[in-house]
Amino acid sequence: MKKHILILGGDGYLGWPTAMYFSNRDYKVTVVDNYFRRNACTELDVGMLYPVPTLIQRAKIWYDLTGKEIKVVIGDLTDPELMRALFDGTIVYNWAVNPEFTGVPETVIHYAEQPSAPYSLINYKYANITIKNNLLVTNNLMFAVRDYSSDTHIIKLGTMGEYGTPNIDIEEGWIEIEHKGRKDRFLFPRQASSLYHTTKIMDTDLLWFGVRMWNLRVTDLMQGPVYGIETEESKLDPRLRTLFNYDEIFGTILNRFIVQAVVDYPLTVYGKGGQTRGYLNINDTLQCVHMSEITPAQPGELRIFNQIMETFSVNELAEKVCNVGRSLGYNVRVNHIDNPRKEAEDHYYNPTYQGLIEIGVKPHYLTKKVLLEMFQIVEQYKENVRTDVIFRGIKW
Ligand code: USQ
Repeated sequence: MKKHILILGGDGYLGWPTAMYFSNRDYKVTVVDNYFRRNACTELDVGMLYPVPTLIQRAKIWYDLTGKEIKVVIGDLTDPELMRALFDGTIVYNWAVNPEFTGVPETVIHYAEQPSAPYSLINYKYANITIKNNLLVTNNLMFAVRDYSSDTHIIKLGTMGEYGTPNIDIEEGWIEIEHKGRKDRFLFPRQASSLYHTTKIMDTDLLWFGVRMWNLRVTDLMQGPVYGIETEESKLDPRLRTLFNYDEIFGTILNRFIVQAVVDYPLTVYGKGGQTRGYLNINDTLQCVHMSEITPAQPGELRIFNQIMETFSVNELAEKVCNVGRSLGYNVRVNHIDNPRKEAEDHYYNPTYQGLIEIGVKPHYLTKKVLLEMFQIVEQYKENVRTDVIFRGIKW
């Protein structure tokens, strides 16, 4: 029997490549999205590198090319009734080849969150949108699974930023503490440096509650910043490529730096550039969710993995982009600008990240070849780049 995967946030940077990845491996796939990211980009007037067909159009293109169906629901998952309809069989698909209910999913991948730290700190209004969306969607999911399908495995995307940059080694989610001669195991201390990251701590707490109270099965993937464009499936047709942001709000650092290099915009290193994070290729996000899906958490288990493949400082990333860009003839320069964020620029950083490798993930590292491939794709869309959206200085 084919397994059914429900992907919440199926239109996003990670959601759509994940949908194609599982569909390609013969899972039954349903995606849900309210076009939050696209609408926010329009409202805030930030450009994307290239136009992307709507979710429904992409599902149709995928079906025409592969004969595989990805069922699409367009709607807002902060509405508990929409979430519940995905589990009780009353859902009406916005697009499907076969409109019959697929059944409850074996696995839900929860990407349906506002993912940007700067967005969450534009002002109180955007802070509210972030808190409301991220917590309500997680809570609605938790109750729908509890009420209709308590054996469903929830894979939730967390973030390494929940831990912050503590002056001790970062463990994979948990830490044993000895206090006054007694020991217990707790969630590793969290101390986020943006409001977005704080909502991710809160939704970990929500699901940890659900695990303790109702024996839910949850995997929390503490992901670092992701880079990359192309996945195995998008190579079929450029119209299947994922949404790609290079602006200050939704673009992640390496994707931004490559676009900046291509359009001769000095690389925007914030502050001293010693900020160190764990990074991963978009293809490894897909592998990580896949390996987590085939080795699910047990009932009553909150399993946590640190989803990064290697660590770099901002300066190290800038240097890599400079080297590859210059080898291609670009005059890449670095500009240390006043850091708009409140974060440590020179700090200890030593996270553990073995768990995903142990369940079978084979890392793609950030090699010159990977950078060259990214440059080649970005070059094709060079004319679309709007330099006015690269830096606008949203301050913490
Ligand atoms: N940075 C620069 N220059 C830039 C952009 C960023 O120096 O032009 C620095 C930031 O100050 C930060 C680091 O690069 O120290 C990473 O920034 P980012 O914008 O790539 O990533 P971040 O805001 O941390 O958020 C991204 C995703 C988020 C995910 C998170 C993982 O947007 O959804 O949860 O990466 S993590 O950073 O590990 O928390």
